Amino acid sequence: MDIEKVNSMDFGEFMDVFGNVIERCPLIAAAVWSKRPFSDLGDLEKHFFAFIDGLPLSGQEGVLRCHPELAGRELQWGRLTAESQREQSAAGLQNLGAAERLRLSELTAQYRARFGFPFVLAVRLSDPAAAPRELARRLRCPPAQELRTALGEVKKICHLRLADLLGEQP
Ligand code: 2AL
Repeated sequence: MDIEKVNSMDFGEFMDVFGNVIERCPLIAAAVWSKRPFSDLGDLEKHFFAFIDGLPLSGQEGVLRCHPELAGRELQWGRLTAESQREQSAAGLQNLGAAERLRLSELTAQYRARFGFPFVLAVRLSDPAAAPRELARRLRCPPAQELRTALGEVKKICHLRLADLLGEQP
């Protein structure tokens, strides 16, 4: 799909295609549609990122809370969005051994208790062994820094999803 095609989409089409590039936050795509025409993929993604950056703290935390747990029960039950299911499965998180899954679920629970939102990591850019390591490291970060890191991961996920949709190399 090229950028001319994106620019020609009516609101409904745009939502069908881009509604989940920020996980379970279709409102962001709805707002971005108003910014067309877009010059290229970078321009399109800039508008998604600007919307997130412009949110108040409560909205940014809300975006993070819309993300599913990594390797959680929703993954095992196949109840994630199609995009998340693909990403988490491709990262090997569906095939963790019992001990690894337990370790990850203990860490994600600690993380959620400390920061009040789920741990978010662009899993396509890491390997299954990296997730618990990264979790343990980020658990020790100050909350304001961690919020910025987590939103950076949301943007990486968005970038990869947009690149997939536009058929571009990420
Ligand atoms: C996810 C997800 O569903 N895909 C991804 O890359 N990261 N979730 C998460 N909590 O980090």
